[in-house]
Amino acid sequence: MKVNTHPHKNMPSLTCSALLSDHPQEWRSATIHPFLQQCQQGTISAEQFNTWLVQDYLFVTEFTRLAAHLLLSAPVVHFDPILGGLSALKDELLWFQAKAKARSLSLKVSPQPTCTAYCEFMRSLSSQPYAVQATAFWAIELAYNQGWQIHSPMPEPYTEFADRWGNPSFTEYVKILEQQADDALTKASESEQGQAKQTFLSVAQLEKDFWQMAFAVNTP
Ligand code: HMH
Repeated sequence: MKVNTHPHKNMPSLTCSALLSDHPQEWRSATIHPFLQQCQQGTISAEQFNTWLVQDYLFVTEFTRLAAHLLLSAPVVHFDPILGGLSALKDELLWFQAKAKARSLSLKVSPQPTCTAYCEFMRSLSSQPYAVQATAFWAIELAYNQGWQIHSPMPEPYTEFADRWGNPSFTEYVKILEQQADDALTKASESEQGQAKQTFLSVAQLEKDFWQMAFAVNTP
């Protein structure tokens, strides 16, 4: 059996699965939320859903820059999945624009404070070591993969939203991101591994806050 040990200190290396099993409550709160439950029940209000949609578009524009920074830091053997991710983001940005148009929503809105906080967090990752960036990138994608999957299937008009992040090929993509993050963590110093853990916990908190932001929007 292969044991994941640190190359220099012969210490067991941090892994993505250890982050999930060490922080189950934080991760539950990131992926299970009344917003998603009410989408599944078809009882979410249009204003709540539209708030999420527009703010998530703003999130994805910054997430695209995070993906570009990840590519800058990654070893060449990790390029292929990241380039695939960037290509998927190209489609996703156009898809968000189409969804907003169909709902007559302007995308030229100010980010809400929670969205701004998440975007600033992602911007701050560009100066972090690759292992930290790779861990964050995996965690962010896993949060949506699991969050939408746990609450699937969803009724119309939410079916395609649940499928976008809950579909099996997205799950496979997230598994590859996990392998790449694990590989980077194996090569990371102990202090970088500590930063990766803090970053994972920040992602969990920001994901929870993001659902809450849309859920708590005032209805007229
Ligand atoms: C808030 N987290 C948030 N939005 C997303 N679109 C994803 C993760 C997945 O890309």
